[in-house]
Amino acid sequence: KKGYVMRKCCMEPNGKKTPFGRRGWKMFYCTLRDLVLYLHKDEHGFRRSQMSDNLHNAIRIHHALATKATDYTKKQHVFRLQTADQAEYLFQTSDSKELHSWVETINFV
Ligand code: I3P
Repeated sequence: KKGYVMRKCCMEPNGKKTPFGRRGWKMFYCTLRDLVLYLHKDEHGFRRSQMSDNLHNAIRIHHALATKATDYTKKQHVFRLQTADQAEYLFQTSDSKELHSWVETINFV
């Protein structure tokens, strides 16, 4: 699965709160492949980058959980991703169909 999403970092991979200044929303082109969510600034990023660059801005979703962020009311169509290493992110999608599609894909790959 692929597509543009907005991402906000909430918790770092150690479970510590992401510091102020790094908590903003940022647009990424997301590619889910082999249990890894790759984040690039546009759809050419994956093809252009070296695998090492790809892994740098990647989120491993093995044992991760995606859930609709019903408690986050500032934006619509947002899901929360909690990873095995205790990082936490919010992702805003374009509509509810996309939201469900990302959640199902992440949870059932
Ligand atoms: C953050 C940015 C986010 C905001 C976050 C801010 O500042 O304004 O949009 O989250 O609030 O800290 P910065 O870009 O300097 O990191 P919301 O959009 O959810 O309000 P937060 O610290 O309460 O998460």
